Amino acid sequence: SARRSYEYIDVSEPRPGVGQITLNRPKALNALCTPLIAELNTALRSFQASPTVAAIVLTGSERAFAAGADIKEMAPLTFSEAYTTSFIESWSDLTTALKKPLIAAVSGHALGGGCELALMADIIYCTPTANFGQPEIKLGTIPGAGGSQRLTRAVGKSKAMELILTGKSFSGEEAERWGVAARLFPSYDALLEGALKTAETIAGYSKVAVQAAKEVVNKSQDLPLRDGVEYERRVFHSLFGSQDQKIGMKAFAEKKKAEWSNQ
Ligand code: CO8
Repeated sequence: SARRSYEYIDVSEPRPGVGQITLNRPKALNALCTPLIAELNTALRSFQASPTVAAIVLTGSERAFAAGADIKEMAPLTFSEAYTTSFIESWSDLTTALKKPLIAAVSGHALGGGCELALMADIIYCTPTANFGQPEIKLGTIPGAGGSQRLTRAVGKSKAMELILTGKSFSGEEAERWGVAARLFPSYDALLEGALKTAETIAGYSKVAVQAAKEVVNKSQDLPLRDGVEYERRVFHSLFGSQDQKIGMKAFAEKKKAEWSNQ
């Protein structure tokens, strides 16, 4: 179950329909060691399979969302070890296996792999103290968990190039201004409350429609516009085959609240 005990994360269901994962490796500022990523994948998979969870919030502490991949773990790694064990590849499970929306609530450091982890989420919320960045260049390496691709799509080439080549970080305010983060909250408590509230709102809609909406928005990142618009239309057409489309539109006409069947 989602409530099994973990060493590096905490897992809860704080609101109806909402699962929460809190990275909890405070002594290393939530550095993302391999066992932490394994636990995160397990927790996300169990939320994906859970009938009671429809949207997920991922957060860290007030001081750190995550200060990156674990540098001490990576330091001795050789090319052949990294290559043959597909180091970091399991991080991608986060995005490919998860069909339920994931909101990253970022306070404090979100550096390197921590920034990349936030960028894997469907929505980022943050505080002014959020400190995003890809400092890998300072360690003699480059982003390895999608940062060069997702940050570039989020902020454009010139800004991404500057950030990745200098290793300079950017603030929560900048993240919000640039559209990396959807919203800025004044404090960690307000951030968490805002993220849980949004997750609860999403969890109140038809699961079929929510999953389809996430799927088509994500397609915009992979497909050329014409193909993406066509893909969207196909999925839109397919939703006329769902009960919830009938339920939602009938409820509107009758001025009632829709009671979703999730069918
Ligand atoms: N890995 C391992 N340990 C870390 C990490 C990390 N990324 N970040 C912090 N820690 C540890 C520190 O070593 C320290 O441990 P100790 O108390 O045993 O010395 C503890 O956390 C607290 O950190 P600080 O004392 O440094 O705290 P400060 O408040 O002084 O500084 C900073 C906070 C600025 C966040 C600082 O810790 C820092 O610069 N951390 C490293 C940030 C970084 O470079 N991140 C990128 C890592 S590389 C990466 O993510 C590559 C991604 C590639 C793809 C994914 C691969 C898995």
